[in-house]
Amino acid sequence: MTCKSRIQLARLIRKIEEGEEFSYYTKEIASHTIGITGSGGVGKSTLTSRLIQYYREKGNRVAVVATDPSSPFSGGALLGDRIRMQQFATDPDVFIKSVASRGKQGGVALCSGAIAAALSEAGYNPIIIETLGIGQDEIDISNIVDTSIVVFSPKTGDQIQAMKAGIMEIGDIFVVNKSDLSSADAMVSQLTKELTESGRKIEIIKTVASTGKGIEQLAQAIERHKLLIFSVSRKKRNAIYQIESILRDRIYSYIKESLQKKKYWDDALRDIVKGCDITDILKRLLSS
Ligand SMILES: Nc1nc2c(ncn2[C@@H]2O[C@H](COP(=O)(O)OP(=O)(O)OP(=O)(O)O)[C@@H](O)[C@H]2O)c(=O)[nH]1
Ligand SMILES: [Mg+2]
Repeated sequence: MTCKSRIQLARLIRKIEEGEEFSYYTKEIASHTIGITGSGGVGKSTLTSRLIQYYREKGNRVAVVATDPSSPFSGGALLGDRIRMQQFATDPDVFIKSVASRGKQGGVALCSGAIAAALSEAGYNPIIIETLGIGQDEIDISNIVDTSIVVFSPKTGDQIQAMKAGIMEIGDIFVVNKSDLSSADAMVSQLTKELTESGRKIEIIKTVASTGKGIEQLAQAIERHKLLIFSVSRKKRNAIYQIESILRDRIYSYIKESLQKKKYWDDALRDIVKGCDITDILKRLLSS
């Protein structure tokens, strides 16, 4: 962790949740953010636990923002996911936060992105955001994460049609979890067919989250996607930097040349050597 202790970070996150701290809503998130979405019970939390384990073994500090359904009466979060991930409770380099969706549509809480920004600033990377398992409505997640993973299980086969208009379209990686069950290959075929029909190229990874099978392959697919998006944005940043450098250089040369033509340049140099006030000289140059 950089400058914040766990307690300070927890306090900051509580302020974000309670609407007392807004600056994190617009902060850029430097860490890689991974969204895990899919119908109820497909294995999102089990998969998230496996990914935490994987990244910890690689030496990363990992954070999870898990969305819990909130009671319309209390507005509070259930601690289900946190209990499921309790094995990491004593690891100081894992930070797990459950947030209440507070009735917001889209499977993520309004403050999830801002919380991810605070966790990123505190040095956690990657940050995993698990959505509610509500089925069709989990589209918001793709707006706040870099890599969206849509999890299916063989039993969700008949739901693909219903999901088509929604979460089918937001995935960067598809996971068929519970591939220890016999109908897993049929599920993969069905997804492949859907993807071919819609002309999308998306990797499908088979996992058994309960045993850890396929997690390495999933992590590699995540890495490939990360490199792709980070290199695109880096290319853009580099291009902007280059354009700015060239512009700066050209504008400087143009201004210097025109000042030299009018002898203002030589006058300014002479005055600097004489010990005249630099601010006055600059003002004179800029107004000439
Ligand atoms: N057979 C089998 N069971 C699994 C696998 N992964 C998870 N499960 C079981 O599936 C059940 C649901 O797993 P969770 O990880 O809680 O699923 P979830 O998608 O987070 O559920 P919600 O958050 O309630 O939507 C649990 O009983 C897990 O033990 C798997 O690969 N194979
Ligand atoms: Mg869960």
